[in-house]
Amino acid sequence: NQMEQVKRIKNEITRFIMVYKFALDEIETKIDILKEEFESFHDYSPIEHTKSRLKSPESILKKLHRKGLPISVKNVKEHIKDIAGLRITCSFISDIYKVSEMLQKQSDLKVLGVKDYIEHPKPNGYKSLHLIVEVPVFLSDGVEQVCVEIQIRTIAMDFWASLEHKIFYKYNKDVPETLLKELKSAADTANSLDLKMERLHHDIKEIKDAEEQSSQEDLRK
Ligand code: 0O2
Repeated sequence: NQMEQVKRIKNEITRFIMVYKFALDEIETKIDILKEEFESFHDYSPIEHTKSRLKSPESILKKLHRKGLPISVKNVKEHIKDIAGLRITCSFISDIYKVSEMLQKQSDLKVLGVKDYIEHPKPNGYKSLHLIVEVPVFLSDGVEQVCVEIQIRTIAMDFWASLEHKIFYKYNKDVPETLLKELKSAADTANSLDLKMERLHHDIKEIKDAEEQSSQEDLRK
């Protein structure tokens, strides 16, 4: 009957969304483990913080429309790869690649795609490293491979992207030309800051390593 049908559809939707949440939980745990390990056994952690989000049904439908695809569960599963999204903010540019490599090496993750917007920034100045991975989620009746988009960026890249995102939506995606130029220039400033911080980080490490070496030599005397 109709009541049972509604209940069945409701369960299907809940289950559909839940597996993406579980996939995010799995990846977040992986990042937490790396972060805790680094904090306990190394000088510093390359991971500043993480933020996860599930794409809203409205946003999923908008994206299908933007891609010119008819609405169906099959199309959502095949073409919307960022229903589950995790953003990892790193301290330095080199950390982004370190974290990406650590994740790509994990044998239960299948990397479906990598988009390097750091090496190849978007024309507006957007920078970030995007990984599309598939993670197994074990449920009571079997295992499901679930897609997650991981965005890895520095604090400066994240600062720029969140402001750009707000402006983009404030102007209903029709941002005035002058503002676009200013945003591009702000992206360049953010990039110079990242490069400066990376150099400082490198110099500090060299000084520290030299100090450690000389104190070890003193001990041996
Ligand atoms: P939201 O609101 O963050 O969810 P594709 O599926 O490969 O055809 P897609 O998914 O647009 O195309 O791929 P891409 O370029 O990897 O972008 C995915 C996400 O990256 C976006 O999701 C944004 O989160 C972020 N992003 C990409 N370009 C920009 C940009 O120019 N500025 C900012 N601020 N973020 C960007 P959504 O669904 O567009 O948005």
